[in-house]
Amino acid sequence: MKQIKWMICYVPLFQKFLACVCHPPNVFTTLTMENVTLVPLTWNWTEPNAVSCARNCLLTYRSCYSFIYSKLTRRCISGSWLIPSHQSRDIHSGDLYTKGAFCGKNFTVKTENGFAACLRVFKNKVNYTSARSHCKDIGAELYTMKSFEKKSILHNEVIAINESVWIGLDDLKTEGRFEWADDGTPLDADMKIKMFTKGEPNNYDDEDCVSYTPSAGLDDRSCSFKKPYVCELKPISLV
Ligand SMILES: [Ca+2]
Ligand SMILES: [Ca+2]
Repeated sequence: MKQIKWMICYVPLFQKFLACVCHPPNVFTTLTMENVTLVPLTWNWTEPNAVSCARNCLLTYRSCYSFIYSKLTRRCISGSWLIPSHQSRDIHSGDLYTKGAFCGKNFTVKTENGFAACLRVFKNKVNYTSARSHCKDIGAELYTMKSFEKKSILHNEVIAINESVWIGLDDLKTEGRFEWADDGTPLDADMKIKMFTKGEPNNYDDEDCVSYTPSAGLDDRSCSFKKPYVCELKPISLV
């Protein structure tokens, strides 16, 4: 009987662990790469479905990283766990999640304190509207940073180019009400204070689009300015 390999993935969107189909098939090999050492587990039990198996695997073994689940027998076998001395579960599972099923072609996975993002920096300079539509054309969105971890991820990526980049945040619809470009949710008031550069946003000369500068943070700028930009791919391949 052919068994399907599953793994436990940290899904930043939902901020929790879920069962994911192992795809492409060699995703499992990332478990044994580099400095990760695995201890195989032999216990097994029955579960109604793979998600339930994933949940119980994590509840039973805090470091459970993989498992095999058979729909036919409902047999659930924990695959392996990390030796506790290695890095935390969040960081490694973020890597696993994104190296395999999550991060699309030409996007780079980055993790920070349990958060993961697939992003790609485009160095060609375009206005905000063009940047946004190009991200959409490739199945992505302009980068959003609804957490300080994602701000760190972006910072580490763009510091090398030493220029401000467009991100997915603007007050085009309603002046002063900044919304994330991916789902239209408003920027949290507290984050607005903490993420913008001092004195910004100032709507100087009717600025409605937001850029991020590694040395200074967020600033509202004229949408017609041409800047490099960052696209982000959202999670895929979830159970
Ligand atoms: Ca404005
Ligand atoms: Ca400004």
